[in-house]
Amino acid sequence: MNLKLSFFPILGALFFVSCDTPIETDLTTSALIPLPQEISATNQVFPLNQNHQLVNNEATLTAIGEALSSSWETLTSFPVSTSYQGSIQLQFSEEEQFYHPEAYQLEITPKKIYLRGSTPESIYRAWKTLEQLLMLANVNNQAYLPTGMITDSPDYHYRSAMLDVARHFFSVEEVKRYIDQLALYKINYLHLHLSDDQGWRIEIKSWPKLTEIGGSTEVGGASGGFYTQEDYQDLVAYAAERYITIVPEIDMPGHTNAALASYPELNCNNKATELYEGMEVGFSTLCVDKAVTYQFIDDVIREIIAMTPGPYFHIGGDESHATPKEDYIVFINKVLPMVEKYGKIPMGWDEIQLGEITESTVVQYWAEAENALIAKQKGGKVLISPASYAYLDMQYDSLTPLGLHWAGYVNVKKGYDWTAEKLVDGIVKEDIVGIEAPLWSETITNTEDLEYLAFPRLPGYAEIGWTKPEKRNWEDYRKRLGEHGAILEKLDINFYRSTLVEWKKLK
Ligand code: TNX
Repeated sequence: MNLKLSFFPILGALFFVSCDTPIETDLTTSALIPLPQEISATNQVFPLNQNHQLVNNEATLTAIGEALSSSWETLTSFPVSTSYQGSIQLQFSEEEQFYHPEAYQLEITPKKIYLRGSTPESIYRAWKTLEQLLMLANVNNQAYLPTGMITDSPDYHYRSAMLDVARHFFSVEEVKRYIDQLALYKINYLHLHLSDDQGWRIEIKSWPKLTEIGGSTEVGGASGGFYTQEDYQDLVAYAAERYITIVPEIDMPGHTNAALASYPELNCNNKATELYEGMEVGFSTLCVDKAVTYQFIDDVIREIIAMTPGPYFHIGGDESHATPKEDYIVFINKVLPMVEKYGKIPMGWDEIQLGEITESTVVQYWAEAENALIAKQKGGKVLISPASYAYLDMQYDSLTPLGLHWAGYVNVKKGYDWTAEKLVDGIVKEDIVGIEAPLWSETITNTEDLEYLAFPRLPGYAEIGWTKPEKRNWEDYRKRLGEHGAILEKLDINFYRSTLVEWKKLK
């Protein structure tokens, strides 16, 4: 990571004119992902091979300013100090174009860079665009940025990734690493699948055996693990600093073997089940008729919601094949209002449309388009995450080692080349909160595996959520993604070198 040039700023730029690398001053050709809504170029350069000063008069932007300065220094090898006058300016603006809380403008002139927006979140998104420009300059050994103006805002408010920490446990450090990667691509929600048949991953103080017993296993027989409440709060705060909202999921009434093995009273026959380390689904269910079941759920929801500042709580609800349909409906109708009682918006997998969906319910379309349509007709909103397009745990093709293929193979093109509002007849933009790319962890045990499945598909989902469909096309995206190969290498992020993309390598 060394851009230090022994030239003065202008000479630094000239240096490249006389060398092999052509000087690229057209900001519109920058390989940004997600692609901004508007870019215009002024075809000059802002020098990176000199010290810069950051101007920030807003207390609420201090943390962003600090993160910017430190990352800038790493990427350019020149320090950024703070000052009242300077070349990098963070500015709040009340202008109408910044009405959307994530709308921002990034202006680069030969002497100054302005990051503008109406909220800290919007300035953070502007910074993430600037950071990608710095990363691209860094991997191209360019000691300057091209000048121009980027005016940007997201197509969808909800751009999410899900991580299954239940089938295999991922440590706080591993999840933080993923959070950093999500932030780079402007993903703003992280859904944590915190419980399943194979493991219960979040400490519940009023039901301690959930983690003592239910947290002790995972797929394949290793020892599992769980987050203490402090760990969870640490993750929530770490994500919030990156303007990412955590959405906790406790899957029920099926996918509950870890809880059923921990507490006999949650079973209809009062007998604890055996812990489970296999990969089958659909065999477990909470006892829908028992009062203790709802006391249990109330306690779990209450404790988790008390630590969750974000607006959503996910109740799962998928593949409850062991729960009779009538019981399932009774169950969902009891649990949705419990989430609302604690002030959160309930979410669930698409099967929950069987219950009483209200305007404030979000139904996550993963399998049955019909379920998404019924949810809409009942007044609910839809989160788009169809397995056959958006599941990060589907294999790329029959030869790639990790992942499953029950929903087909999802190569990099298939993962990118679709549009949320055109996927299901009758589900239009207004019905959709956004898109999510779930990563189930039956076949992955560590960060290297996680990254192999997430990259390079995740940036594509980020772009589907952020960039308007009419601005997106596979050929253009493919080229930009190729440039990110060098960024991913530099960041030491493992990724699948799909042959559909020409990967730029680090020099
Ligand atoms: C289906 S997606 C499931 C999960 C599995 C996943 C594997 C969903 C709501 N249920 O339990 O982990 O497939 O791809």
